[in-house]
Amino acid sequence: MKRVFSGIQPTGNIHLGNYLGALRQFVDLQKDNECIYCIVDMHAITVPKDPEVLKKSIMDVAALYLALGIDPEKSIVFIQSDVPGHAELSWMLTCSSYTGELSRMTQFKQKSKMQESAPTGLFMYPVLMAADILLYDTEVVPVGDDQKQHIELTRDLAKRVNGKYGEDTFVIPEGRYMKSGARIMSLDDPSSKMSKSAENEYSRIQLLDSPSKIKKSIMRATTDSEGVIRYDQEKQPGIANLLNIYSACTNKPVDEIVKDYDGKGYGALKKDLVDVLVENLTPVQERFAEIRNSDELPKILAAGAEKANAIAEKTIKRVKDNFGLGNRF
Ligand code: ATP
Ligand code: LTN
Repeated sequence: MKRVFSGIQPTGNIHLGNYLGALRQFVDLQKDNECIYCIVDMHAITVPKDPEVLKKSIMDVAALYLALGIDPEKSIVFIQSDVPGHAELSWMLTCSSYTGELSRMTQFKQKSKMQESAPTGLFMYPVLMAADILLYDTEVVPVGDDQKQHIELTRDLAKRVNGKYGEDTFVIPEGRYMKSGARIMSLDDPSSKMSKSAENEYSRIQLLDSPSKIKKSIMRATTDSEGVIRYDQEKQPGIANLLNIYSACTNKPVDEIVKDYDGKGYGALKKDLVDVLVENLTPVQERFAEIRNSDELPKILAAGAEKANAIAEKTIKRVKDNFGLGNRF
C-alpha cells in the first residue's frame, strides 16, 4: 500500500494523451494504494483564464475523474486551491530552489517561448507541483513522460531540503510512467505530443468528442507514403502513433496488431481504430453526463478537500517545525 498523488490541470479538452499517459494509471492504482487525485486549478492560472470558463473546466475534470472510474470511496478527489497547504509549502520550497534549474525546465522554455520576460507563474510552476507532491508524503506519482523533468526537480528539491532541515522533512517520491501510452503524439504532427493547447482541434481526440469528430480526426491523421503497416517510429511516426493508441486502448501488443493488418491499407487500420475509440469512449461519456449534472459532485469535492487538508496540515506543521517557522515558544 503506497501513497499515490497526481493532478490534472482544469484547462478543458482532456484528451487521449492525458488518459493513456496518466488517467488510466490513476484508476488502476486505486485498487491497492492510498490515492489522492487533485484538480490543479492554481497551475491553470499560470496562463490567464476566464473565471467562468475555469469554474466549468474544474467541474468537468472532476466529473471525468469519476466517469473514468476513480472512486471517491477509495480515493481522495479534491481541488488544489481548496487546500491552503499547497501555496504555503510552495513558498517554503521556493526558498530552496534556484533560478538556474527552473530556467532549464523544458515546459517553461516552451511556454515562455524564450521571451526575455515571462510570467513568474510559469517559471514557478514546477515548484508548486513539487509542493503538491511533497505535501502528502507521496511515494508514487503517475504521470506522462513529459513530466519526468518536473518529477526529477521535485526529488532534487526534497533531497536538498532534507539535507538542510532534517531527513524526516520530506518523503522522496518516484514517478510512474506507462510502458505503452506514456507519450501519445499529435495526429497532425507526430513529432510533437498530443496537447490540449494545440490550435488544430483535429490534432487530438478529446474524451468527450462525438463519434463524427473522432472519425474526422483519425481519418485526417498524418501518415506517410510507404503504404505498408509496420511499427517504425523513425520512418512512419504517424502510423506508429496510431498503432500505439490502438494497442493502449485494446491491450493488444503492437506486433499482433501489425500482423492483423498484414496486406491491408492505412484506411482499414484507421477505420477500425475509430470503432475501438468510439466503443471505449461512449460509456465514459454517458457516465460523465450523469455525474456532471448531479448534486453529488460538489459534495464529493468538499469531502475530498477536508480529507486532503487533514493530511496537509500535518505535513505543514512538521515542515514549519523543521524550518523553525511560526510561534513555537
Ligand atoms: P498542454 O498540452 O496544454 O501542456 P497537457 O495536455 O500536457 O497540457 P496536463 O494537464 O498538463 O495536460 O497533463 C495531464 C497529464 O497528462 C500529465 O500527467 C501529462 O504527463 C499527461 N499527458 C499530457 N499529454 C500527454 C501525451 N500526449 N501523452 C501521454 N501523456 C500525456
Ligand atoms: N504539471 C502536471 C500537472 C500537475 C501534477 C502535479 C502532476 C500539477 N501538480 C502533481 C502530478 C503531481 C502536468 O501534467 N502538466
